[in-house]
Amino acid sequence: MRILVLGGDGFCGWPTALHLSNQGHEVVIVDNLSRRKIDIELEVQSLTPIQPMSTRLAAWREVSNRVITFEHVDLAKNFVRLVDLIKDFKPDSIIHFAEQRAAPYSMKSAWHRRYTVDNNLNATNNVLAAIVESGSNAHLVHLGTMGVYGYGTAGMKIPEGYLPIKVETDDGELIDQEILYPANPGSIYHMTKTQDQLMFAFYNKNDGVKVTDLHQGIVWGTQTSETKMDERLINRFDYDGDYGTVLNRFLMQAAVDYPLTVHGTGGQTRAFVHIQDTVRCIELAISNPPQSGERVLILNQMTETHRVRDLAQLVSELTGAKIEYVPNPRKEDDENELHVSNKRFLELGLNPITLEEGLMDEVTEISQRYRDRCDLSKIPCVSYWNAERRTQVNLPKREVS
Ligand code: NAD
Ligand code: USQ
Repeated sequence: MRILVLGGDGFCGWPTALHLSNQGHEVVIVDNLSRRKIDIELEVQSLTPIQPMSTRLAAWREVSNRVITFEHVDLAKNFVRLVDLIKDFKPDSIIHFAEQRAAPYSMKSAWHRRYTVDNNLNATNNVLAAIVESGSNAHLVHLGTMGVYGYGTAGMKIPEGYLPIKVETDDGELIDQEILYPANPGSIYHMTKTQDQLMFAFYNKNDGVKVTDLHQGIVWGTQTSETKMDERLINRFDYDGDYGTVLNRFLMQAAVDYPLTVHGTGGQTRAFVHIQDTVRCIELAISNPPQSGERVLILNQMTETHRVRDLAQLVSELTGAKIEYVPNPRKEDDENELHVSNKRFLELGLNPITLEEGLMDEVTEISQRYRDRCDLSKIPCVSYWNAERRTQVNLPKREVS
């Protein structure tokens, strides 16, 4: 297959590009390197020493004898370049990772709210419009988020995208319908993903674009079988208060003897998936596209759910790390249950990696090896969801840039 990997320099995109190339697919990465520029803005670096794109690609060629090419394109801005690329390369699949993906970063200031909306919505609309404009029949696989559903469950499992409902007509008859599960975003970032869903539904209905939307949980872990092949291929590991996600942060905090930062009561339950399973799920998604004329296919890409304080407890038992309950900078429920259906990926053959299997590898292999690269001052979460949350921790208002 010919595959465009949009956002292929990022945490999920890079290992996916390598994995698909290793399977024999022809891969082109498209990225504007904005994530690397945000590292400069936040004055923090990946815990792992990620290499420049040209070094990454040369190393991949050397170890695998396979070629991945790179196109430096801003998908939110350079529509014409994107259309030309699709016309020239004629991809069978386009995998869309290319969005600003950190909830805290999207809540930092008015500038960050506006940037996240501009970037994410324009990137998604441009990709869809470019597929139509170029006359391409490519299957679009998008990385969405479990967060589009909110994290509550009203006593039922969250279904894969669509909710069966009964509607009462004027003459009292009950009619069965299926609707998109009601959107309930918890941040500006998550809100952009709920908007993406509507764009997919529209382009699918109007132009017949084939779309799979993967509602992914929090990705943990760092390496995949391909990124382990050479240190120059190493994946990024975000640990800072904006981009670091909870489990990887706890693992790294344990490695540097920093008390595990549990927000609020730690009663928040979230869905998780290992990075190796992410790349496997994407391989399964591109091999099982929806039929022409079929509605948007939505799959929940997660393998287990955990409560934040239970994760902290688990990491503490494994490593001896202390746990600190800190004021929550986010406006979110203190406690929630979460039950999620992930039947489709299991039916397609996914054999999930569980937390118990992979945890210690991460602690020893990555967090310990690169602990000297950690800047402890970047660990606290300093992006607040609203003025009340900011006041709660008694900090001066950050200047709006
Ligand atoms: P990331 O920030 O590491 O990677 C995103 C990549 O897209 C970066 O390399 C960035 O430079 C690029 N990009 C952003 N805007 C672009 C634009 N306008 N034009 C071209 N390139 C652009 O993020 P990630 O963790 O790899 O996440 C990838 C996708 O998966 C995101 O859409 C995210 O919402 C989704 N997701 C991630 C997680 C997670 O835990 N990391 C969980 C669920 C869903
Ligand atoms: N949390 C802590 N301590 C920390 C960091 C986080 O208690 O040090 C808590 C947060 O308050 C939150 C939970 O852990 O309740 C998860 O936070 P997170 O930063 O790990 O994840 P989140 O902001 O939800 O975002 C991540 C990815 C995003 C993806 C999402 C999937 O950055 O791209 O869409 O996970 S999901 O959570 O299923 O919506």
